[in-house]
Formats: sequence, C-alpha cells, structure tokens
Amino acid sequence: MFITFEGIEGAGKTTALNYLAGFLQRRGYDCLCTREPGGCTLGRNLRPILLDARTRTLAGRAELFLFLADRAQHVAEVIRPALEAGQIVLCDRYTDSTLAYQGYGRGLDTDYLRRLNEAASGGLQPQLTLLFDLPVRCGLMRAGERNRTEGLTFSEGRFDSESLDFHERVRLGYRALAEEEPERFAIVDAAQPPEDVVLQCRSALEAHWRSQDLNEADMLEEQDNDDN
Ligand code: Z5A
Repeated sequence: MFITFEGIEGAGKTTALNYLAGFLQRRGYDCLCTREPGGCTLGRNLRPILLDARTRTLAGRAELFLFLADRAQHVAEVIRPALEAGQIVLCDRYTDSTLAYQGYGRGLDTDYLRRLNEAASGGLQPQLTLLFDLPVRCGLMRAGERNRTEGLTFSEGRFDSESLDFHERVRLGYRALAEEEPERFAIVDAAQPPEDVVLQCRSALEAHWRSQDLNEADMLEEQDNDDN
C-alpha cells in the first residue's frame, strides 16, 4: 500500500508519518518511510539546490524539472521495489506537492503538470493521501521555530521565504485537489495537538481499509483491544 502525506510547510507531516509508521510496525506491518525531495541518492543531491534559501537563480521550470527528476528516480529506485516487496510505503510529499506548489503556488498550468507527474511517476498513484490542513501562519511559525532550533534556517528555508500569499495559494490548491478526489484524500485538521492529529491519521487509514473491504481495520481494532 502506498500512502502519501501532503500539506503546507510546518503542517506536522513528518511527525505524523513517523508516528503512523511506528504504530503499524508494532502491529507487524513492514513499512518504508521516505520523502521527496531526498528519498534516493539523486534526491539527496538535489535537495540542497532546491531548498537552500541562498539558491537565487532557479527558474520556475528548472525547479519543476528537478522535482520531477527526483520523483522519477525515487519511484524507480525506492518506491516501486518496496511496494513489489509487499511493504507499506509512507511518503512525505509526492505528486500533489508539484500540483500545489508549482501549479497553484507558482502559477504553472496544472494539466501540463499532471502529464509531467504521470510521466515522472510512471503513473504510480497513492491509494491514500493524508492532507494536513492548517492556517498558513500557524504552519510557518512551527517550521520557523523548528528550523531555528535545528540550524536549518538557510539550508532548508527557500520556500519559507515565499510570501504569505504564495502559501495561501498552496493551501487552497491542496483543498481543491482534495475536493476533486475525495476517495483518495483524507483531510486532517493539523491545527490540533499532535496526539489528536495522529488519531485522525489512524482513523483515516482504518476508514480507507474498510472502504476497500480489507480486514486490516478489524485486525487493528482487535489488537488494540488486546493491548488494553
Ligand atoms: N516541493 C515542491 O515545491 N514541489 C514538489 O514536487 C515537492 C516539494 C516534492 C520540501 O520541504 C519543499 O519542497 C516544500 C515543498 C517543496 N516546501 N515548502 N514549504 P521539506 O521536505 O524540507 O519540508 P516540508 O515538507 O515543508 O515539511 P516541514 O517543514 O519539515 O514540515 P512538516 O513535516 O509538515 O512538519 P513537522 O516537521 O512534522 O513539524 C514541524 C514542527 O511543528 C516541529 O517542530 C514539530 O515538533 C511541530 N509539530 C508537529 N505537529 C504539531 C502539532 N500537531 N502541534 C504543534 N506542533 C507540532
């Protein structure tokens, strides 16, 4: 199964992804946690170019094709092999980030981006996308604090320095994408405390499994009862 985590900067995706992976692993599922950009060697090399606030000369289309190059390699080298081996893949950002940031944020044509996403990913779509939604100021404040504490303000700050309007367009873009595909997206109220956010993620996963008539949701519930 392929699950993606999407949302604006500082929404709490990484925190929730790590929790959900731990939760599933304790119940015997084999999980692979990965991210874009940076889930494969090529992506780790591209990440500083894409995210360093001191990168000033990246044209919009150059940025787009670097994200797509990372995706093509990441799918081929990491995601597909893991899915074929039966792992649950949890990925922090994927094709919807390109639509939200390069499309709604930077203003590139979203139909064109969909075609490029299709080409880069070889048509691989997530079964479930958790969209972490919260007010932009709240996300930026969290990310800013985290970056200051971890000394990442410059090395990972290129998108943080975009205008509030840019981040608002990205947020609205994500919500539009979720409305278009309600069966794939689950919206998580990411402004809530972490313990509440992770419960929402669990519920979304269980609801997805139930909607697919998979008995995993019942297994999780039974194991919970055993734990209590
Ligand atoms: N990008 C793109 O433009 N096009 C693409 O195709 C792709 C990406 C794939 C990657 O940034 C950037 O690339 C991204 C879009 C662009 N830029 N932006 N903006 P990244 O990978 O470095 O970072 P990110 O994906 O934006 O995530 P983030 O800043 O690391 O945030 P997060 O993972 O959503 O949040 P977090 O690290 O879990 O939490 C942030 C802080 O908040 C941290 O201190 C937590 O302890 C705290 N936190 C987490 N949850 C909570 C709750 N519930 N309450 C309070 N505090 C919390």
